[in-house]
Amino acid sequence: MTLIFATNNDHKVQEIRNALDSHFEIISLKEAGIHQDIPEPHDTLEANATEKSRTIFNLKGIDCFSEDTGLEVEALQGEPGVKSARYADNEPGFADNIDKLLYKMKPQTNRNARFRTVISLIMNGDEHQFEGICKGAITHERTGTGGFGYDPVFIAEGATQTFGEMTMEEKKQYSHRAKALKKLTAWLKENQNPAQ
Ligand code: ITT
Repeated sequence: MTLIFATNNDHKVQEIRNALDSHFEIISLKEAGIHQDIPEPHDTLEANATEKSRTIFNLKGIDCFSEDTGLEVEALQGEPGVKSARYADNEPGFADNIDKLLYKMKPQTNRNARFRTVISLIMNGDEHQFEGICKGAITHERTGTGGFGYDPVFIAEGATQTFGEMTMEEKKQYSHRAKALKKLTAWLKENQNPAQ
């Protein structure tokens, strides 16, 4: 089965491909020749995920999915949350986002946080959402150079290394994205047209 993944984030494409079995073929926007800036104007992950998948579905009229992910920190009342990509200012710049997070977390003893992913699938024009959560904690400094985004400052529950120190294979055992994807693929296997 072939699906367009409505994202401009190459790391997400790699992780999703790595987590899927060979039954599914994922085409990124770049590969589909779609150079569309996808808006994320809403204040929930759910609404932004819908916006991304609907934008591509309305443009191309083909089945597709998107995902929106946020890092939700308990001591910061859920920040950066839906603003994770642009926490430090309005331009996405990752070093600054982590610097701001570590600065705000300096006085906090409660380091609890979670990554939350919401996948929005548009199939035959109807939307279905799937959520994946990974609980963990924010470290005091960056460790590791792997992964992307906030990975160097997040340790998943049950892990001893940050996501930044893990291989993609290791991150998959804990990851929010892999959990949401598992629900998506289970749903697709139950509901897809066998001819596809
Ligand atoms: P698309 O909207 O094109 O999919 P994006 O990079 O804008 O890509 P999001 O809005 O979903 O993606 O992501 C919010 C931010 O959270 C983004 O800057 C990521 O770097 C960060 N992020 C998302 N997933 C992450 C993960 O698994 N590990 C670390 N950081 C992550």
